[in-house]
Amino acid sequence: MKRKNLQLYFIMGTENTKQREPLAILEEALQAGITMFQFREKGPKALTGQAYEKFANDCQKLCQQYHVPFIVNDDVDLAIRLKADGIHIGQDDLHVSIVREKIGDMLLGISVHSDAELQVALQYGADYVGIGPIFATRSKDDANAPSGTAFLQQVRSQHPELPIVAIGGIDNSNAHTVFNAGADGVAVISAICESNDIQLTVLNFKETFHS
Ligand code: TZP
Ligand code: ICP
Ligand code: MG
Repeated sequence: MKRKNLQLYFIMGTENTKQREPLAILEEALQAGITMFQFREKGPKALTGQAYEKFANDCQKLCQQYHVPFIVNDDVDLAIRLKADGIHIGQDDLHVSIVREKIGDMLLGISVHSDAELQVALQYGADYVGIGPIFATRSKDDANAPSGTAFLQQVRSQHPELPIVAIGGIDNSNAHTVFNAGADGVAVISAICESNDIQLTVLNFKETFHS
């Protein structure tokens, strides 16, 4: 994958879109220029069964229309059923070695919080890593405490070419901080889901990361 693909990585599920229709938000974000999308349907009121499959499928179709990679969070079997572009897993999901075996050469993203986790991710050929939460987040109930940018900076200095996306509480006002710390891009939920002007929000992010 190209590091540039990570520039503006939008993550969404129905739990994140109380105000508006999720597919309308996704389409606006795609039109505005997000570079990657992650389907993350989780939480107590998450869709299940046929509604879950249909929503995933609708999101994927939209992403295909805009030639934006469609990544599935956690659910490896869904990713395989849909022939998604990739899968993102955390440390509580299936082990990376098993996931890699199941998905073949599909994109594999992994959340890492320590050097030990990073080494395992690299050993099994992670295509990119997610580092965070950098700042406090309201979008993940079981999130770790905010880490700041120290670990991100350390990983970047040790791995100059590794695709890295920063996540957690990132908005237009602080995106420059993670850019300066070496991230290739930002992964965001609320900054886009709760924006009153998605086009402007996306534009501001892209300006920060423009190279
Ligand atoms: N993983 C770490 S923080 C986070 C996830 C999924 C949520 C990010 O959401 P927001 O609203 O951009 O802080
Ligand atoms: N990073 C990314 C990119 N996605 C996630 N769901 C996560 C961390 C927890
Ligand atoms: Mg997970």
